[in-house]
This record gives sequence, C-alpha cells and structure tokens, in this order.
Amino acid sequence: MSYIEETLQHVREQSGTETEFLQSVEETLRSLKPVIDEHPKYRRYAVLERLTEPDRMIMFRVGWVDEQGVYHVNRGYRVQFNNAIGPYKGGLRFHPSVNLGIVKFLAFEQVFKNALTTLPMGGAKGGSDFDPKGRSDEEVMSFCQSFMTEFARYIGPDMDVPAGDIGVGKREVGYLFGQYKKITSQFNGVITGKDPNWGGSLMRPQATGYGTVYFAEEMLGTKGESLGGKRCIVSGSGNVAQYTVEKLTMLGAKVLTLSDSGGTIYDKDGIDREKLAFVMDLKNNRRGRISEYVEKYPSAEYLDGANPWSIPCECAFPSATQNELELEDAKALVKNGCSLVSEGANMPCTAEAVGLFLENKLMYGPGKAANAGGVATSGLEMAQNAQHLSWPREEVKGRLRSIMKDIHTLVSETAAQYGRPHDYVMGANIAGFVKVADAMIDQGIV
Ligand code: NDP
Ligand code: 2IT
Repeated sequence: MSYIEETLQHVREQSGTETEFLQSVEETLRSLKPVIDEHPKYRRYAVLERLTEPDRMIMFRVGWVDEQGVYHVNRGYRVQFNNAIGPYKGGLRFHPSVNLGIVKFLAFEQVFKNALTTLPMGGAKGGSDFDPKGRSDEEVMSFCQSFMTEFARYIGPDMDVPAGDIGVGKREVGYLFGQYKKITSQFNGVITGKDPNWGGSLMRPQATGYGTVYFAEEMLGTKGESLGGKRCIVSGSGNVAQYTVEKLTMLGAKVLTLSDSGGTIYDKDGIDREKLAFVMDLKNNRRGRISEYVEKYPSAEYLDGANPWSIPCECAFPSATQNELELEDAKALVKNGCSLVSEGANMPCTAEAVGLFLENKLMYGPGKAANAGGVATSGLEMAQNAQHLSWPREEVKGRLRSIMKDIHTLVSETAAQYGRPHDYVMGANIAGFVKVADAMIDQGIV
C-alpha cells in the first residue's frame, strides 16, 4: 500500500466518524502523490502522520444564562493543528452544526491556506455549537465572556491568534477581546478582525471577499479575459458574500444571486451598490433574512429552500458553508456554461463536484487559495499590532492585492511543475504542503 493510502487508512481508523475532516484529509493527501513519490524524506520523517494529527484539541464547557433566566451549556472548541511556520492562526465559528470533525477539517485546511499567504502563520480553528441567531446583543456578550474566560489561557499574540468565521463578526470579536483584556490586563494583538478604532486593520472586513474576486481575476487573466460584463452568482449573504458582491460590482460584473440557509434571491437586473447597501444593513444591523430582499425589490424572485447553482452564469462564488455545492449542482453549472468557480467558503464543493470541474477544465480556485485574503489580512493586522502602528488603507489594500497575485502565481506554477497546469487543487496543496513539511523536518520530531 502507498504511504498516502496507509496514512489515510490510519486516519479513518482513528477519526472515522469525523466526516468533514476525513473528506478534507482525503482530498488533500491524494493530490500530494507526485511530491510524496518524488521525495522519500517525507516518509522517512513520518510527515503525513504528523501532519494529520493535530498538535492539540481543546474542548471546554461554556455556561451562560439567557434573558429569561434560563441556564445553558454549550461546548467550546479549539484545534491547534500545526505551528511549524508561525503561531496558530484561524477563526472561530459559532453555529449549531459545529462539532469536533468540522473544527478539525477547518483547522487542517487552515494549515495549508496560511502557508500559501507568504506570511508566518500556523493553522488552528475553533468555535462553539452556540447559535447567535435570535439572541440579543447582551446574550451574545454573556456567551462570549463565558467562552473567553476559559479560552484566554490557550491563546496569545505569539501563541494562537483567533479571528471571526461563521457567526463571529465584529460584535463577537469585540466582546471576546473585552473579556480577554479584563482577564489578562493585556492590550495586544491576540485576536484579529478588531474594529480599526481599537487595533483592527483597515480592509479586514473586505479582505476575504475582495481576495476571492482578485483570485478569479488572476485566473481569468491567464486566458486574457476579465470580469467585466460577466454574470456571477454568489451564495451566502454574510461577510464573505457581501464583499464578494461589492468587488464584483466594482469590476463591472453583474451579480444575480445571494442566499442564506432559508433560500436564494435571484435578481435578474443585478445587485447594484444600492441594493448591496440594503443587504448589508439587513444582515449586519437588523439581522434579518435574505427573503426580505424581494419585499424591498419586488422585481427579484425568492427561491424558497433553493441554492443559487441552477441560475445560468459565467462565474460562481460559493461563499456560505462546506458542501453547499454537490455533484448535481456542479452538473447544472457546467451545462449552463459556467467557466469559473472561486471558493469564498471553506470546502463548499464536494469532492465529486470538484472532480467534475477539473474534468471539464473549468477555472477552479480552491478555498485554500482563493479565500486566503481574509487570513492574510489578519496576518497584516498582527504585524501592525506588533509594531503598535496602523497602516493606511491603501497600504493594506496594495499588500492584499499583491498577496492574492502571488498566491495565484505559486499555485499555478506548482500545478504546471507537476504536469497538471489547470489543476489548482494539486497546485495549492503541494505548495502549502512543501512549506510546512520542510519546516517540520527542520525542527525535528516534537
Ligand atoms: P457569516 O456568518 O458572515 O455568513 C455566513 C453565511 O452563510 C450566511 O448567509 C449564512 O446563512 C450562510 N450559511 C451558514 N451556514 C449555512 C448552512 N448550513 N446552509 C446554508 N447557508 C449557510 O460567515 P462568513 O461570511 O464569514 O463565512 C462564510 C464562509 O466563508 C464560511 O465557509 C467561512 O469558513 C468562510 N471564510 C470566512 C472568512 C472570513 O474572513 N470571514 C475567511 C475565509 C473563509 P444563515 O444566516 O441562514 O445561517
Ligand atoms: O477561514 C478563514 O480563513 C477565516 N475564517 C479567517 C481566519 C483568520 O484568522 O482571519
């Protein structure tokens, strides 16, 4: 049996019920075949075994009381996966679906993604099965304070630096940081995604969405094309989706859809700046549902319970959650002439869907590369915090743009080097792997 298959069998035996983690490890390891075959040192130093076993997994109880006086217990998680190239770094997700397998998959992806950013960051992820939906600001604050009371001992600006993800935005980051400061008396760069008024980086809110669009521009550039005039479909309506729409619109593309877990809105006239401002207020301030869009703009349609993938387009930007785009959805995209998929979310496309995209030679940007602009800008926030400085918007924006270009160059050149120039899955995984694996070998078995 090959080294990769042996490792996969071991991971299946150890973690067989963690389906998303297994999915991510299988997709990643299988694409490493050429580099593993070429370099026996990775087997000699047991790199795959070490790379698939987190450094540590922390689970803790989070108790809090709601406004009716009802007591609640949730579970908190942090998987510190690998710190070979820098301090642990990765977001926190608050969503009822969160479990150990999901946090492990996200942390595993983060190791490779962070390695592609060119910045010194290891990989981690955390969160809770707490559901912020329908909770008041005060309830969310109580939960965040209780979460941080335990979590503070595991993090630090040179140890582990969390940030946002699904269900954790500016509000939650504020409450988490406030409690960290209360407990430790330290004002430092322990968490990113802070408000620029108190240590956050300009452009961090925009960074993931903008970065995903920049990655798409780079892919199109290889064919002499641009986003101008292209019909685009976007899923989700949170942080990543909103700034994906903003940048697409700025570049002259026409965005036809947004969605949430209830359904999809289809606006054949395009979601322009004014309509996007409505969505941002609806989602970020009023915490409403995307279905309310059609009450405001009746010429748009609401597709109850549906995802956007059946709407004809040239470019698709899955920006909601894992496995939101399955084989049947991929078939619909291909049939309708879609030629580009750039992933804002983490692992939004199933392995079968990705297989179909590659078979049909679509330009496909895997999340590890395409959505790395968010964590890269978190890395820039860490740098600013360490310097006790704030960089001007143009400086951060310029760095984000060039980081996305560099990631694209690295991924496409690595794919070409291994004989599959259009296979950015292989390019991203091998490029991220080599950087982390070689650092692990240099530092010995620890
Ligand atoms: P938000 O919480 O801001 O928004 C999440 C969006 O996705 C909401 O519209 C939500 O709808 C929808 N969604 C969540 N879960 C599901 C589900 N199970 N089924 C259907 N829709 C769902 O999160 P972000 O925009 O920050 O994150 C979106 C994706 O991008 C995630 O995969 C995240 O890991 C990834 N990502 C985020 C980065 C960041 O900087 N924020 C960086 C890189 C990747 P509803 O309101 O109905 O739940
Ligand atoms: O998936 C991700 O890259 C994020 N949620 C952002 C992580 C970060 O540390 O900014």
